[in-house]
Amino acid sequence: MNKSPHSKKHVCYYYDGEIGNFYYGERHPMKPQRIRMAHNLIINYGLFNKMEVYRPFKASDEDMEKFHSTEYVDFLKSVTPYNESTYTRSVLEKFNIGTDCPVFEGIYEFSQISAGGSIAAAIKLNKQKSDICINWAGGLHHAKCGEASGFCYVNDIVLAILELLKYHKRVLYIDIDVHHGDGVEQAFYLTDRVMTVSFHKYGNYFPGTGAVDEVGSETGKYYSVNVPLLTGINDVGYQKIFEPVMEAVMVSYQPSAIVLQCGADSLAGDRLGSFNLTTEGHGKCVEFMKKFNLPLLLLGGGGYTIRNVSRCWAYETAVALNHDIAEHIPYNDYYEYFAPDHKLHIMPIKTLNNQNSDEYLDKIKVKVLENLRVLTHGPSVQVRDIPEDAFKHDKSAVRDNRNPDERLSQEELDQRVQRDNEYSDSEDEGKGGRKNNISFEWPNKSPRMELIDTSKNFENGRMKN
Ligand code: V1D
Ligand code: CA
Ligand code: ZN
Repeated sequence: MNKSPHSKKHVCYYYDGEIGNFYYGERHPMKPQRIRMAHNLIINYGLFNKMEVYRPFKASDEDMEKFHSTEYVDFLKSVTPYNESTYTRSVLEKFNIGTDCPVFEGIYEFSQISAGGSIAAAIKLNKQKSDICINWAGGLHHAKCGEASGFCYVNDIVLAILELLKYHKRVLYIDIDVHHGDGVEQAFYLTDRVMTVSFHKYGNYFPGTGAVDEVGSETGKYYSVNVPLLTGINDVGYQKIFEPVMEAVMVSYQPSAIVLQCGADSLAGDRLGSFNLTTEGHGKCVEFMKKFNLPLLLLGGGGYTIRNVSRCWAYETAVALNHDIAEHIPYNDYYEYFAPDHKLHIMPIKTLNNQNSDEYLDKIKVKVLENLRVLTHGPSVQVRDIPEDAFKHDKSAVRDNRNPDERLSQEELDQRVQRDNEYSDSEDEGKGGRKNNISFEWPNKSPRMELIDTSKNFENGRMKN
């Protein structure tokens, strides 16, 4: 039972050893290697044995087409750096291929791994076989139905939320990446089944959306929440706005599952971001959301100072596990990246001016809380009961828990992630898994309820109720 906010959580972690080999190009700031670095820290901190580690299945075309257009998925599947020149400029423009979203080798496989991890994690949560699932290769929040955007090709978050919506009436999405989570917001802009909340830098900054008065439309009005922030926000300011906003969101929306995009470009010293959060301040958001004791999906996202991204996600894995880890970074394959101090936590940048005055933060907070006050009733949805053993299609089981006590090389670690029976429901918990041991304390538990599949309710890339 996970009654106390400090009780241990059952955590599943999704990682594919191939992910770090994908390469966006020489001058591109997105480095998938950061995920391998985070993984290497996680392993060398000994967090491996404290959670179930899975290699995710690769998402199929059919999985992706729950949100993305067939034409776009076909394009991603076919295009390579070698045949790119055979596509007309107008086709490449249509799919928004260019400097931000280049064609790179394995672009489709990369997207399959990222999306496969998030979908598998959502399935695991739906089956109530875990309290918290983690996919640091996910969180690609800018991808749209028919086009790439902001380094993102396939929106694993939308796909995972669609999976969660099969069992959850209301899903809450939170985005602490420094950029606005526009792709996820857009997908659910017209529905009250998902509330999206993004904290981001606003004003002459990519993607340009996410003003406080961007609140959703039609049935979705007031279910999109935007918290525009200015350069230099620090831990104190962030906590001052994050906590009351999220408290109010939880009270008014009462979700039964939470997805938290943990983009690490909101950290101090990020190559693209201009916030001033420390790893501790960033991790406080995870800690805060964890305390609601709801099924929680933690995803990656942006993050361009890769030594800090790996610090942050390793630390947040420890936060999920409620396990303290040493401030001195253990020896690992990337040890020299953490020089000179080899410390886990980062400091704020002293010289960075915080443009978010208390008055500014208060004004935004008041506006957001005012919008939330309009929400009095939860959304109504069609539901039907399903029999106890009807959970199926769990493609997430690719398990490795033979964790070493000794430090292993990356190659060895990657080899240790092995495939399991893809459709097995047994794992090591016996028939029925842990579902009877898990108690979600929030009032909306509907553990034996399957909701009508909403993935077909998409029109022009937007879900309709
Ligand atoms: F600096 C660069 C060098 C090479 C290629 C791209 C960039 C770059 C930096 N910032 N591109 C950007 C942003 N794009 C623009 C474009 C100018 N155009 C008119 C648009 O400002 C895109 C930033 C994307 C951020 C992605 C993300 O961090 O939010 C993310 N989340 O999950 C995965 C990535
Ligand atoms: Ca954000
Ligand atoms: Zn970002």
